[in-house]
Amino acid sequence: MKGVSMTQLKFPEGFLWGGATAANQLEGAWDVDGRGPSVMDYVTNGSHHSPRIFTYPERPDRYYPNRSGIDHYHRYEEDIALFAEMGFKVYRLSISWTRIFPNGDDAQPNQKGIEFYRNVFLACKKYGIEPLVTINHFDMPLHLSQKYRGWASRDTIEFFMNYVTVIFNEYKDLVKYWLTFNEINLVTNPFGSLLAGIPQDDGASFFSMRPETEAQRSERFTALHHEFVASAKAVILGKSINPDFMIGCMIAGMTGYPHTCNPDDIIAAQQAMNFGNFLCSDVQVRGEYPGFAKRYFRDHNVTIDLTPEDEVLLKEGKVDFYSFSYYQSHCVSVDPDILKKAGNMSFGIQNPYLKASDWGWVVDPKGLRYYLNEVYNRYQVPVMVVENGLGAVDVKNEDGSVHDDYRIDYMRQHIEQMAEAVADGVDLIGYTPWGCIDLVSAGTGEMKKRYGFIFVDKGDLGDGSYDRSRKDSFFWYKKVIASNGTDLE
Ligand code: P53
Repeated sequence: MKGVSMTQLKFPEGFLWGGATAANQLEGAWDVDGRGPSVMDYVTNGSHHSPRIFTYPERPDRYYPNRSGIDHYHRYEEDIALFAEMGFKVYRLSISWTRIFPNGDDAQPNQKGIEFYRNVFLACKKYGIEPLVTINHFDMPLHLSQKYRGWASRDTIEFFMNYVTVIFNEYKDLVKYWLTFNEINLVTNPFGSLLAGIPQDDGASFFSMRPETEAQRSERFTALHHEFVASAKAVILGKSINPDFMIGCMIAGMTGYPHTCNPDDIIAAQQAMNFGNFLCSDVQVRGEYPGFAKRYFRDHNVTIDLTPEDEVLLKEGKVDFYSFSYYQSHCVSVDPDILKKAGNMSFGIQNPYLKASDWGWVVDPKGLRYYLNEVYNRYQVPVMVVENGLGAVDVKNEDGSVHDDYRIDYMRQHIEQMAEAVADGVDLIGYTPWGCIDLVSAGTGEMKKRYGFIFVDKGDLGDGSYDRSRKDSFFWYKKVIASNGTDLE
């Protein structure tokens, strides 16, 4: 079926166009003005084919790219001015926990850290940009990980609430939109353990599949449970501080299609969608664990310390909206031969109808429309796409220009599919493409996997001037925003 013609496709008035970043990937200045170390500061660089590793202590011969980021800490004014030049209505950023509480369990917050984000929000305000703040984006104080095992400990909920209390009170008049945990559903997967602050051996690979014992699996789901409780408590507290706060969940949106129409593939794909995507948002949007999660816990001997008080908190701390990242889709199969061929890939089986990026991420704009409909049909709350984009190698010309037509094509197709979803009735309220300014890749630690409208002159090992320049996509996105998504040429 042919889609609705472009002229009929519209975004709602006041649609929040913008871009997204995360403190750990752009700020740098990891030990400046009283900031404490976080787990990510001890993760090395890697590449598409060699994993990043967590090392403690640090190794003198290795490079830790998050420590310098793109030095946004010292250049935020210039960066936000560039966002404003594109016409951003919203800017998604995260607060670094260890700038506010350097160890996580300190008695007093660090005033310099509080001041930094106030300045960032004031800069946004100057340009009429609405901040959208991720409270925790891949950001665990190293000390909490080492002393308490991160989210595996219930104590971490209290430390987190100290942090949340400070930032909600300090910024209640400057920030309205909040997200609790970035891509919380990554913790349903073994590669999410380090993100939940569960200590790993020196040299453990970051973001790859790892074998797990039954006890480790229970610990991981306990950590996830503590994050749910913390998220609910943050929502309850936020509403009491400012009833106008809009607080959302944030899910890594992974569209999984059945590889064939074999009913076993259909069920497997449904289970993958349920478990991978909906388990967490069912808890955060609906306020309770879904039946399939309870069944999984039973069948796999997973014990989490779910108390009657927790159940009440989960019910009372439901989020106002659903946000997610969307990059790719994959296929799900039960066929042993196909599974064997796919090997140990964390993203499932490739779709023969689609092509992958240079990093093997399968580009599928229609999967975004599909996912938006699935989510809205399930929850009927406002939805925001808070990450999307193409990680690609860019070539900067001598005059600073970058001809990134491949990125423009990618974004145009995804925006078209969002417009289709709006026409389908989805209450889509905003779009903040990932890495609106080039930053350190989470998965590989590289700089050359770039997403930005703004090029940053930094190489994989930290070399370069860190100068900013406008790519072709910068001027294109500016037009998109000015036309509220109707001019995509
Ligand atoms: P990079 C895995 C699966 C889905 C989203 O990723 C993911 C990851 C981690 O790679 O991360 C999100 O930089 C995340 C961002 C990250 C972005 O996607 O590996 O929220 O921090 O940078 C893109 O290309």
